Amino acid sequence: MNAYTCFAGAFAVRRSEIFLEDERGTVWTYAELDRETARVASFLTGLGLGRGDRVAAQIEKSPQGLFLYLGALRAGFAYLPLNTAYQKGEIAYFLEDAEPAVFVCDPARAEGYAGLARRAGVLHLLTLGGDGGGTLTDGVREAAEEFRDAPMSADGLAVIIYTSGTTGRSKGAMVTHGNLTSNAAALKDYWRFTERDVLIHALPVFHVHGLFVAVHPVLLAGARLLFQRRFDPKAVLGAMPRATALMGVPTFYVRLLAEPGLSREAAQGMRLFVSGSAPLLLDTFAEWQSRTAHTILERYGMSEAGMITSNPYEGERRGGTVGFPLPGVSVRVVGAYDRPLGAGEPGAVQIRGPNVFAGYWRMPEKTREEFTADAWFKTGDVGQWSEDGYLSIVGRAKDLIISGGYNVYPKEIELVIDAIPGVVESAVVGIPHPDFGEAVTAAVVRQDEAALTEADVIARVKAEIAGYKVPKLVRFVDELPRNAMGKVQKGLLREQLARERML
Ligand code: MLC
Ligand code: AMP
Repeated sequence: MNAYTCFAGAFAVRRSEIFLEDERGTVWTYAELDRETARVASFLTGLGLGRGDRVAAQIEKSPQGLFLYLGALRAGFAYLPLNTAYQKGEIAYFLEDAEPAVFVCDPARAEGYAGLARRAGVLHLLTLGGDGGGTLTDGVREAAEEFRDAPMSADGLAVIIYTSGTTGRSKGAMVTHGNLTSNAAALKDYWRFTERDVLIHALPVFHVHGLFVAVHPVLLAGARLLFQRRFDPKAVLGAMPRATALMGVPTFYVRLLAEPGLSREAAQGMRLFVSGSAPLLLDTFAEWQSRTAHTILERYGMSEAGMITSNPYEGERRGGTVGFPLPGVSVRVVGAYDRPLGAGEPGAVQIRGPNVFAGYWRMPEKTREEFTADAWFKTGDVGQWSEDGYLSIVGRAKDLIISGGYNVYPKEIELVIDAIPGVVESAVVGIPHPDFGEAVTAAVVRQDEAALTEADVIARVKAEIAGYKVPKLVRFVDELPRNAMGKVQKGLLREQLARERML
């Protein structure tokens, strides 16, 4: 079934109730949500788009942006959300790879994108600003208020989410309507969402966390969103007395703990704090408990599979673990030859279930590599079971840095640094960072005569790629540590750089 149809069936009894309230206090009821998404679907269909056509969007967070996503689902188009931090070169890759029929961007960026959108074969370059205005809104305003949802099968393509890869080339994870509905239903039940819930939504809406996890269970429950354009700890604190739930990356909790106003009283009316997308430090978990008397519920997921495991709603929420497999999801931790391991033995985390994606967009080879012969998806994470069945994520097999909940693949940054005149080679690693969890850090070997400074390297990288990928620290070294095979020893480098940082 079309995921939107499924959500709409659930919120049908709540049409006159508020679905979303923005920071200015403007509200949209469920009936208005239904009407706005129908208009989006009618408008896009009127442009001549067909089932499976891609609708790409790099837009500031706004209620209209959310309607665009849900309207695209209704019409059977594949939505392709893009991080607002991406620069031209990054956008050009996604457009060329996904070949969207429609690309919606911020009005201020439209002129700069016109050429690359044309070259990528985009038929309609539309705009939508953070204030809700733009050519998309102009078109939608005139469109029909009724729309018959496109019938979609469970394996019908709903969303393409690009995730970077170890080669530096991003892969588009194909998420289906069945993936969305099964995960939404599991989360609504597991986390006990009801029509009485009010969720503070301060996450970006171009990733799984903010777009799916923090929205779909709310729709299914007929609950309410307090929609905040960006994460501001003071605004979140200010909203708590009117809210019941918050979802965030660990950096949210670290920054909230730095607010003197965070107290038991401030969090009194809340019933649920969820953390995910990156490891939550035990210190943060414990400090949150003592300051608010609430225990953060940590869960584990990824773009390719939505949510995979969660600590329990009732029962012990154990810090340093990501809990149990969600209902319907199978998880195994394996060693050599995909042999399942028992408690206490670290190994590769593999998963199966209705939440697992349909493969990487136009990359059948890559897709095959990421699944075992018996159809388990290889997450690239290293996990370990406790005796009583809690999973802990103890490391990563993939060369990945997670900074403030965003994934950064070192290869992509190394390629940019290596192209800077005066650089011989570089290696990028993540070192512990009090705010972002891990900080992107580069070790650079420069040519003898090169007068290259740390600021030069940072400026060059910043001019090309998204800000969150830019190294927070650059260290010049005479050579990179290598093993006998000539492979850079990233573990050793990480230790060296982290030690140096602490001196
Ligand atoms: C912003 N900056 C970052 C950064 N975010 N640097 C490193 N890591 C980050 N995560 C940099 C900017 O480039 C800028 O640099 C400066 O910080 C200020 O930018 P900002 O936009 O004002 O930052 P801020 O609002 O403070 O953003 C921090 C944040 C944000 C933590 C609120 O990063 C965030 O919302 N993260 C959530 C990510 C997320 O939703 N992940 C879910 C992925 S889904 P300069 O130099 O220009 O000043 C997933 C699956 C799952 O992982 O399991 O959920
Ligand atoms: P993404 O590809 O952006 O969806 O990021 C998914 C990755 O985030 C996972 O493969 C994990 O490495 C990481 N991740 C998500 N949740 C957690 C968590 N609670 N603890 C540790 N790592 C996590």
